[in-house]
Amino acid sequence: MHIFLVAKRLISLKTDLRTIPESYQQLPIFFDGKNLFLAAIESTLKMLETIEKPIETMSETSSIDWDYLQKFCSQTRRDIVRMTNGVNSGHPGGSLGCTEFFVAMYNVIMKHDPKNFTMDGIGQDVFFLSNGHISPVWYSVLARCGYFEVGELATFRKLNSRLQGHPATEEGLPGIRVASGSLGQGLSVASGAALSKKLNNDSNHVFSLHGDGELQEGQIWEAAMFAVAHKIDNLISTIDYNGRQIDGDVDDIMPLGDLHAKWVAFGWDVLEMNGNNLQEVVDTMNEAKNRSGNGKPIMILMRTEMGQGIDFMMGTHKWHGVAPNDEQLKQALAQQEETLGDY
Ligand SMILES: Cc1ncc(C[n+]2csc(CCOP(=O)(O)OP(=O)(O)O)c2C)c(N)n1
Ligand SMILES: [Mg+2]
Repeated sequence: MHIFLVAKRLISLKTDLRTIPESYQQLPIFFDGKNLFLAAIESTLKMLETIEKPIETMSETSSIDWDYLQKFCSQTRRDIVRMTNGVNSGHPGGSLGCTEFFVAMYNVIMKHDPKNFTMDGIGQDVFFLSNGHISPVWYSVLARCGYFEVGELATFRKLNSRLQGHPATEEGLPGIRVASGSLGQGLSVASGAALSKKLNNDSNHVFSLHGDGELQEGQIWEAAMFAVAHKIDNLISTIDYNGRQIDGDVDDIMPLGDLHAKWVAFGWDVLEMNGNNLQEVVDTMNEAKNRSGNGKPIMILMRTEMGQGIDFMMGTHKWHGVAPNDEQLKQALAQQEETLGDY
């Protein structure tokens, strides 16, 4: 054990451990501990690689492993249909549509540390899911990025599970900072969190995701004014602009009109992207980060297809909150390859 402490001390003195085994070979040996020492250095190096190294996101476009991200998407889509089928409830439609967004956010865009999750998120980027009903995609990505064991996905929506149908904080699931699902609240929460980051001189970002049907809630527009009035320019919000909601198409229920013009009129910096194109999501979110700090909050209108990736779930609102039965699950899984391993 002592030998590990020596190694740790060397690390704290910024000694390059990789050079030690070599230089140690050249020293006269006065005690039998040489091999033990070398072994300790080597295992400390390994330990450091796996435990102490902060989780790095693939922030440089050149270092992005696109193939891995695509595989991640496929696996997450499998998780979504398996989780909802497993309890015959939940929301696969919006979850499937937002898969690329979550995979890009947690693997590339956000600065975060899954192994050291804190509720206040000081020193990290913070994410709020306002349309909490699409929890399956969030849980899958959180688990597969290391916030909790992938096996826990099997408890989705079960009694006493930490994976409630709508995210909640009571159960202490790492990654969740506020309960959501009651639509309309998340932009107020995100604005407050972003403002507090500014007041604390914390230069990181706050991100939030909202549904387009959710925009029919009046509280959204109150928060829209608040964020502009307080120049909350570290806030980057995204709308899942899929044109569908629980009972039908948004245009048939309560049309949003010229949504781009509305956010501009409220004083936001507005971007648009195709949310089912990974490259476009990464590029646009990076562009949003570059534009932040310029006095305005940023809104991204993200076009997605509800049910994306499972042919019979696309082109309709009907899979907003309906789980696939066993036969439908089989068909769905045939369309999304198992890549990272089913839970
Ligand atoms: C305050 C509130 N009112 C109503 C609901 C019921 N509800 C759940 S999802 C939903 C539709 C939301 O549409 P959208 O945000 O576009 O989500 P999508 O169907 O695209 O996933 C509604 C009305 C709710 N969760 N909260
Ligand atoms: Mg919608």
